[in-house]
Parts: sequence; structure tokens; C-alpha cells
Amino acid sequence: AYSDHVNAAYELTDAMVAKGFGDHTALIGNGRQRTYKELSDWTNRLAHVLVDDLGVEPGNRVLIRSANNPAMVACWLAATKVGAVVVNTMPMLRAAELTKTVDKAEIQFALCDTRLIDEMQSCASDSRFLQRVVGFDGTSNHDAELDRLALEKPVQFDCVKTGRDDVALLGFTSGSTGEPKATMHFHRDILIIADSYAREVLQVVPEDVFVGSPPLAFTFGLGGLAVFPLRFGATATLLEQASPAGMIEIIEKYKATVCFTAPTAYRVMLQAMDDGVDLSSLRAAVSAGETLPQPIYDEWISKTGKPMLDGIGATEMLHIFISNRFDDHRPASTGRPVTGYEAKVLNPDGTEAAVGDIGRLAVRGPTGCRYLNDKRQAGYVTDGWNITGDSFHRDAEGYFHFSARNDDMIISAGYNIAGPEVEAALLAHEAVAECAVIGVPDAERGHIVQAHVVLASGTADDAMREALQAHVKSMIAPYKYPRSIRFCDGLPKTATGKIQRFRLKS
Ligand code: 3SK
Repeated sequence: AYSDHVNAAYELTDAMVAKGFGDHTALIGNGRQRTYKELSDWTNRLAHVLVDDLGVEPGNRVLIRSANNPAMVACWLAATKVGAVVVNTMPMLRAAELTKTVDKAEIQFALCDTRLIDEMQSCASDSRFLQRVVGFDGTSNHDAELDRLALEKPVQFDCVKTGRDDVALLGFTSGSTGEPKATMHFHRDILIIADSYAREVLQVVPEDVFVGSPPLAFTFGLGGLAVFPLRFGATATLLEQASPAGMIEIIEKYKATVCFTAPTAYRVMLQAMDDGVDLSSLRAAVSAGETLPQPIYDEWISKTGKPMLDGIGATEMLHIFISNRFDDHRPASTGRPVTGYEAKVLNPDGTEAAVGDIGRLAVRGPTGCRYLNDKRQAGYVTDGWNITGDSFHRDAEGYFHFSARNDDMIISAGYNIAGPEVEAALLAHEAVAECAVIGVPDAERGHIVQAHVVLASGTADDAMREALQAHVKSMIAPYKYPRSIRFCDGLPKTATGKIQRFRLKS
């Protein structure tokens, strides 16, 4: 339903002003608020700098390096307005990782928060691709080269008339192997995720205020904290350090209504509610990127009266494609496909699995995987179906149930054991705060189940180990119990809160 020429950034800014949202607050962050009109003007001035001063041409690749803040969103929109292909990156990347990204995507220009410019400069100094690094002021005082140049520019800019199938974004994903892949997404894809998932599942209205933790550098964060609010005239709050405490503060201060974060942050929010924190403004709590433990789901419903919206997405698909709904949700289920998407479960031979049988999840719809110059494309897409790295089963009513990432399936003495199932059993024990289950090599059984456990209470000793093993055996088939349990103070996680189980394997 998009015309041949559509520019996603125009639709999220200037078009919103034309629709009457000019005075509505678009972005809040680093102590400042900006209306849609101010955002439109700001991004138009920046677009002029990109074209007039830097010489950015449509199709050029522009890297943006920043923590989540309004300036990062403005840079992304401006680069999209001029028809560039944007690569958003996380502040924690070091020069060597930036170089890999620059080389893979053949990036010519970098817009970088001046607080993070050293690593960017050292990447640029010996890059064959990078022509220019320009600093911007992420604190929004407009006190850096890009900001100073922008202040002299007009607030009108004719956005490049990009084709709806022109690439607008390269989303990087390292999957479980750590070897980065770049996924290409079109201008129309950016709008589709809002017009499907955000419209249908979240039912976003202009009065909504969004908050959350995933970095804008990941498509999960870019969708949830920029595209979705801006598409509907709502407000995005952006936090450079999105700790649970920081999100709670924003929710209370701005009466945030939609939250995107991982289960571990929701656990902290639930505890805070017991201490009197008022999170009642939240009408949508989206959990994705990590398995939602049943106790958190149950406690959320009992404390708020609303279901937590568990969903599954992938950088390859740009955003969430299966989700629970407010009025259509099942405990321990990820829900049903978002309108426009179809999903099925595959047997190892590629045929469709019977109801209840675990297999690989396949999905197709308006967005999909297009890796940039990567042989792994053929492994991900078959006959138009995107074969994700997750094992699921579908029940008779069409709800999909997560079993494991394919890498999280442990084969022990001939049994297939889904690590997340063991984790869910452990989490149901009151002494367990967090845990991650992996398979470790074992001479006798091939692999055994090993649990890494962070305790909420109790002592990390053999008695606790035995109590947890007995507890798991009482909850699920005994052969699944963790033969090895290691206690630890914390688990390795990505910036989006995903537990990095592969880092426990060494
Ligand atoms: O689950 C994820 O990792 C994800 C990735 C991209 C966009 C959305 C989501 C939930």
C-alpha cells in the first residue's frame, strides 16, 4: 500500500507535521523535549549538511555511532532523508569491531557522538572505505561540527525520492557464531513494521509515551523506540543508560504507556511495584529478545491485570512477527503471527511438522532476510520462507510455543533437552534470580545439562545444588535435570539483555 516512491524518514517527520502533529512532543532525552516540527526542522538542516557539506549521495553508506539519544535519531532520519543506507552502531564497539562493520558494509561516512569519537577516528585512520568522520553533540547542546554546520542551514529540505524497495538500513547481527552479517531493509520495510505489528498488536495512539532499553543500533530498539512512536504521532523517550531504575523513573515522570525491554528488567519492575513504585500508566509491556519466564508473565498479569506482550522477532525480519495480543494471549506461548505474516514449524526434512511436534520455525511475510554479500543467505531463505534459528511447536489453535534456539537444544544420552525448559523450571524455585542452561561435553552422555545460576536467596553450596536438582526433577521429566550447577554473580548479556549462553561454554 505504499507508492513507488516513499522515503521512510519523510513519513516519520515532515509528513507527521503535515498531518497536524507539529506541536506534539516527538522526542524526549538528555533533558530536552522536541516537537515533531522541531524534529522535522532539525533533520532537514542535518540533511543539508550531509548533501551540501559532506557530499553524501543516495546509496552511500553512513554509519552512526551513539548511545540512545535524540541526536542519534535525528542523524538516522537525516541520513535516511538523503537516501543514504544507514548502519546504526552501538557505543560499546571498539575500533576493531567498527573496522569490521565499515569493511563489510563499505561505509563512506560516519556520524559520531563526540564523546565516542576516539575509537571511530582510529578506525578511520587506516580504512580504505571511510572518507569522513563528523562529530555531533549527543548531549543536544548543539556544540559539535555537525551541529554548527546545521545551524546555518534552511529548515526546508526536499527528501530524496527513494524507491520503496531502495535499501535504507543495514541491520547487523552476529547470531550465535559471533561472525557479523548485515541484513538489508527497504524504506517500505521500516513503515511496514509500524503498520503491521505496532498498529495491530500495540494499537499505538498519539497519546502514547514509549520507553525501553534496546539500543537503537538494533532493529528491535530502532523499531520500538523510534519508528513506532514517530509513525503514530506518539512520544519517544530515550535513555543513554537504560537501567531498570532509569526506565522506572521515566515511566513515573512521563507516565510512559509502552515499554520495550527484556524479562530481567521486568523482574526488577515487579519488585519495585512491591516497594510502592507506580507503573500503572504502562498499558503495553513488550518482552522479546529472550525467553519470557512463566513466573514473570504470571506475576505481571496478577499485579497489572494486563498480559505481557511476549513476541519473537529477528534482525533478519526487521522486527516482531509472532506475538501475543492484549485480547489473545496464552501463557507460555509466543502467540500467533502478526497480520501479514505466516509461520509454520518444519521437520528436519523440510516438511511441515504435526501439531505439537518440535521443529524449526519458518516465517514469511512483507519483510524478510536479505543478507549483504553473504553465503549464509541460502541457508536462511528457502522458497520464500525464512528459516529462523529457533525451535518451536504449534498447538491445535495455532499458537506458537518456543522451545529453544537451535543452538540451545542439548542432546544428552540420546535425549533432546530444550535448555529454556530447564531454565523455566529452575526459575520457578524461589532461590533462583536468574539462570542460563547450556550443554557441556561429557564422555559418557555426549553432553550433559549445566545450569549457571544467580541466587536471589540462600547459600551457594551443595545443599542448594541438590535442592535445585530435586526441584527440576519434580517439575519436568527427570532426565532433563542439570547434572552440573555452577553458581555465579551474574550472567553475560548483550546490550539488549539477551543472555549470551555461548560465552558460558568456554
Ligand atoms: O528477538 C529479537 O532478537 C528481535 C530482533 C529484532 C527485532 C525484534 C526482535 C524481538
